[in-house]
Amino acid sequence: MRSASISRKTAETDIAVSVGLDGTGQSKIATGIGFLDHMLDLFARHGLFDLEVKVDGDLHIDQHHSAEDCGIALGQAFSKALGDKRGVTRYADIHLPMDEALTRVCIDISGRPFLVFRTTFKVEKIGQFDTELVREWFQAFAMNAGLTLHVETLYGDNAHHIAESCFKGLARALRKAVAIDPREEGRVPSTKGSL
Ligand SMILES: [Mn+2]
Repeated sequence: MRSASISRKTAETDIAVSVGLDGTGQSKIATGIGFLDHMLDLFARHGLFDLEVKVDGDLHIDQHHSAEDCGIALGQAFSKALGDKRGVTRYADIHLPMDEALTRVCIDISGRPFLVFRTTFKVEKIGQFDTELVREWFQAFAMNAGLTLHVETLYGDNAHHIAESCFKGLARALRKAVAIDPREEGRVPSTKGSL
């Protein structure tokens, strides 16, 4: 099993995460933000990643540091677990429907981090959760995982559905992108020889 753990402590957050890429989708998530726990739980389940996430953050200020730093630590863990990326499928995409919402997610495990995020929310909050933090989490995750990541919600109304289509879409596309392609026979899938 390709796996990694990351501990990251700053004046704002104290985070421990572990990820198993070739897992079964079991998770133990406690970010201190209920909605983010929900998103990471379904991210693990649909990615078939084994995931442990513990965030102790400065929620008395707001949710920003906890959400962003969670994305940073998880991205670092994915990058570490991928190692030199030998044998991975590398590219994957999906259209992920969630009731009336439809989001397209395209991934290149490129080592050249880039995020295109064309998803907007009509409301500022989902419960206690600030919807603008969805983008912050994706930005932090893509930069630190080394992904070229394009997320576009083609349509949708309900903010909970839209957010869920983004996280489920990331999970399903990433599951395909990190999968070992037997035809690669352990090679790095790049003409450059490294990613
Ligand atoms: Mn839900």
